[in-house]
Amino acid sequence: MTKYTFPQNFMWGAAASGIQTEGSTNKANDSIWDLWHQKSPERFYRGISSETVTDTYHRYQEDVQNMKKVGFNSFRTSIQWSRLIKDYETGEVCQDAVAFYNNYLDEMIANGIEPMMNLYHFDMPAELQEKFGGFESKKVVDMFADYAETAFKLFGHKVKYWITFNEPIVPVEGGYLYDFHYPCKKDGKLAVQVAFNIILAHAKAVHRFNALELENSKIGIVLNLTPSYTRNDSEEDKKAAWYADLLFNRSFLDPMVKNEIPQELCDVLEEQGVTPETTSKEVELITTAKVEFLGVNYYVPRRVKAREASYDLDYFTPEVYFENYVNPEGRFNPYRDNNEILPTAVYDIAKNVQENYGNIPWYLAEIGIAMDVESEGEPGEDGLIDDSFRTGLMKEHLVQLHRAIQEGSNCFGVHQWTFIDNWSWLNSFKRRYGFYRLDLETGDRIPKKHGLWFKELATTGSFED
Ligand code: BGP
Repeated sequence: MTKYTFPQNFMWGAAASGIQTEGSTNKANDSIWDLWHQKSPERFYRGISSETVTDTYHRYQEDVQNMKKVGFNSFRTSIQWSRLIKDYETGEVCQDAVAFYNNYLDEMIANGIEPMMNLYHFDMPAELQEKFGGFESKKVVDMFADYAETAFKLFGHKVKYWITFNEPIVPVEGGYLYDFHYPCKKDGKLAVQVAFNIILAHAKAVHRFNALELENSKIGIVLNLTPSYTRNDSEEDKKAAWYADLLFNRSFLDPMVKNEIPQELCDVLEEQGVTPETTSKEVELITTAKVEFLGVNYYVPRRVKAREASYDLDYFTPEVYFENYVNPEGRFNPYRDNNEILPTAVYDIAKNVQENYGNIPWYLAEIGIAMDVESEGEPGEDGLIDDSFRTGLMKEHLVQLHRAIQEGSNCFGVHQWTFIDNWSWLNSFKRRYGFYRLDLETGDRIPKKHGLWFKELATTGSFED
């Protein structure tokens, strides 16, 4: 047995988001997820919308107690733009939302849970998407900065960790390349413009945050990162991985963490005829918006090979430069669409941040180990659901993280996705990730065994394996 001990004051907890947990009670406005579900309910697993979620709006007090039971000292969720802001033009806030977020934050703080608040988790207000095209428009970029400033002013004295965006590349991929987020467009040029505008929105929010000089508060960004592993060591495959890394990782990581826009990225976009409209003032805002920490979400590794088949889409996607590749020797999670399991990727990510991004303070902001309800089974006589599969995999990933920390990686915490099984976009409740099962009929939270193990880990800061 080896004992793995993590640094003192390490943050242990979980991540979730407003829209995936709160429920729609008293919401000022709809988001694109309400709108899309009204238009196309058949796109959602079993037709379930974000209205039927964990109902945190009503149950936050009970849930903060549930956080304590599994040892959390911190928790990330998000403010919903469409809940907080009643009138997007004037910036008028919804008082009910202000009261809800204040109560929720107070409850966490009073119970020793450090809240980390994110401002955007894929949830563009429906009205702004329909009127202006969401982040296609620079007007909406400014509206986001206004909303962010409102949130900082309202809750800044309670929140020490602010995050502008969760996985900012995902709305670009989902909404403008691969059709899994509204507005379901397939337009490579527009996708690049939206990506640029999101980076700009982030930068503007960071500048607004810094201007407020909030004591004891930091601002950061959460990115989904995975190295691109190749099929073999050929120059062609290595080049394919270089492109995938440039387009999926460095495209956001470099501007947001290093405050640099890679010249190679500009060259690739120009070669593809998809250069976005920018001004030198905007570039200056991006290259001066300093974040103090990085969150990294990790689920699956990316594997690529050099393109063999011809590229037959009539619009730009990053896959013009590579093909995805399934590792024939990989281990796969049967409960998550056979996604590959590769714990060493956590080490590789940590080393990349350490060596190429100034060893910025970072945390594992989402590590998710999905199972389905059938594989988790029913609670045993002890009332617990047996998800030891999850604990086993979590250990394997944490061993790799521990190795990187021993080598100097500046990691300050781990948040598991997620706290209570929650609604997940088109997948709705298909994949379960929580410390607690959500009974969809009764709303009951049913504890899983993994939570006991996690409590021990969080309390002692160590585990044995
Ligand atoms: C992340 C998102 C989360 C969450 C998770 C699980 O990328 O930040 O919001 O939904 O993925 O996703 P899924 O349920 O589709 O596996």
